[in-house]
Amino acid sequence: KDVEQAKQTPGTTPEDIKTLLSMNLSPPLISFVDRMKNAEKKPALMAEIKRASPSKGPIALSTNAAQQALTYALSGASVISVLTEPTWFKGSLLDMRLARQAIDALPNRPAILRKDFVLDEYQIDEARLHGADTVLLIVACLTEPRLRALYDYAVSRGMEPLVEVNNATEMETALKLDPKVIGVNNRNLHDFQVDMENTSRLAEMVKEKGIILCALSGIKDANDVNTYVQQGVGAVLVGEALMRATDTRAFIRN
Ligand code: IGP
Repeated sequence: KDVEQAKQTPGTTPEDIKTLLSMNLSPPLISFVDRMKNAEKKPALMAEIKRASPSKGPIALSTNAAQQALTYALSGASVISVLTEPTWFKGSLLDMRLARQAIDALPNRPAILRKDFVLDEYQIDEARLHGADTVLLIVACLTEPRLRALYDYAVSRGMEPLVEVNNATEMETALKLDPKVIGVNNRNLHDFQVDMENTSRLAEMVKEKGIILCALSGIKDANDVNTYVQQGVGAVLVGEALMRATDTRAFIRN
């Protein structure tokens, strides 16, 4: 993602974002962590709005983000993850705004997660301004000092991030931040291979640390979810399977 190019979009320069934030135009925040802790059913569900992906190509290109968000919320999702990356995932900040608007008035609304490749503090401000309650930080995409800086920046803005790891080394790095939520991606970002046991293998490393462990990617059904619950997984993030489900509510209830 070319941060420099994004910074040149009119109305979205870092200066614009700062001005808008200082005008108190950002919507109120809720705690993503509390929202997952208070989930009625365990594990908490993080339901993703995902139109396309680099590994699968188009998934559900013509999705109405507002409608999809509302369906997720009414089906009991604790978090709605919205891809905002335009090139490979066909996402946008508009999708995220619409998702937030659609669920904003609901009692106990889901938290909104900005799913993107966050490399710069400005993207955290931008996320906040466009209705996110928090952001994803991917350990593999950042040097350790940058990861630390972005983590601290998000926390200073009232947003506890979801820290994503893919292997034991990255997990060690993530643990140094003392984060509240760690997600293990079952999909390798280099070759897109999915290994559902990736989360299972790393679960040991977060045991008894009070961290919410999330399983990310490749989750298809209740069977997958049940396996993870037994391993101490506190939340599951599901994209493609939910986007393809013909009856989302029925799919989630099963
Ligand atoms: C969702 P799936 O297999 O349920 O569609 O996966 C989610 O885990 C995936 O979208 C994801 C992702 C990411 C996307 C995980 N980490 C980082 C973009 C960037």
